[in-house]
Amino acid sequence: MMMDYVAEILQGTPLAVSRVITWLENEDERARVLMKEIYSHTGNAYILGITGSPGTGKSTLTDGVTWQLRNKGQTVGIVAVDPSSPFTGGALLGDRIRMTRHSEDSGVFMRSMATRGYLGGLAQFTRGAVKVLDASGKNYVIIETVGVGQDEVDVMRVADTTCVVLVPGLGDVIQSMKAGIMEIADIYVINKCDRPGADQLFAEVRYRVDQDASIKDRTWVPPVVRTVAVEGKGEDDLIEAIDAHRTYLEQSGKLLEKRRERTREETLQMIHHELFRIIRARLAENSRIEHMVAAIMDHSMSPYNVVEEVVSEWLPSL
Ligand SMILES: Nc1nc2c(ncn2[C@@H]2O[C@H](COP(=O)(O)OP(=O)(O)O)[C@@H](O)[C@H]2O)c(=O)[nH]1
Ligand SMILES: [Mg+2]
Repeated sequence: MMMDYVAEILQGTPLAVSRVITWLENEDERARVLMKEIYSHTGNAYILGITGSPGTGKSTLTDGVTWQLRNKGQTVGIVAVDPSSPFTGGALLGDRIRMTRHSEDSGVFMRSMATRGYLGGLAQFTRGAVKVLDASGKNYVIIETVGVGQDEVDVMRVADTTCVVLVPGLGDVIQSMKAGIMEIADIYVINKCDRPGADQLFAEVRYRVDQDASIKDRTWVPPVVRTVAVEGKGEDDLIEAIDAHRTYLEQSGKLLEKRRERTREETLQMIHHELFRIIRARLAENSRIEHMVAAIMDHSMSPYNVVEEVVSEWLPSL
């Protein structure tokens, strides 16, 4: 049964891809079995990240980029994670409507989801979903996510090229550019350039990029691209910027470097996650954790001793 799934994923059968992503979401044991089998078929897709505040036009841009890539004969997988709409599902419904022009296209696979509390964390889940789409033969995988917190910044570390979307009138540009965004932005997109304040925002972002001290050590200066996503304006400039960044990464050897760094982080996080999962389950047995908490609370034991005890019990060689 599992081998059938492996074959179907590698053939890019949408139903199988969809089911396995659901397993990943639910941390179903079958996902792990399958991921081992398909891993050797990953690493071929180019991974694009599109992030920004809610409503900045990420989904509309994703749709436009997908359209452009399809016209170049590229296949596209999309993972859209939007924690901002857990209740209404409004954004997701919008995404589905927007993506209908691709719905008959077997070269596009789209999965959008509001985040619940993923056990393994959003980044871990996204990494898995990206690998499934990669193994399914998609040339590009686009991750769309709301750039609000550390979780999303972590998600973006999965991408080879990250586009940060800003719009005039939100007023939080300086803030967001301080909050880790500048580290992850390879390309800035000023969307909604049909709105007042776009030129000013463009100038401001350009200025910030020029001022960014860390740029001096870098050989890539993030371009600032202007778009009107609803009209498809600037889509070609965006694709050009993405291509340029990809070429830059490939020719400088930085793509490999970036992926090696990512693999290191990912592996460490997976080990961490797995050890934590096992130990948490063991400590739940016989309410052992509750006894520990009680002992720490009445100060008969310190948390430091508890940690040492747990570590030496299960990792006796340390
Ligand atoms: N005026 C204008 N509206 C846009 C533009 N791009 C997207 N929108 C609208 O902004 C809203 C949010 O877009 P969406 O792509 O769902 O944003 P997301 O939440 O970042 O994915 C939708 O109503 C879009 O039609 C644009 O360039 N100009
Ligand atoms: Mg969206």
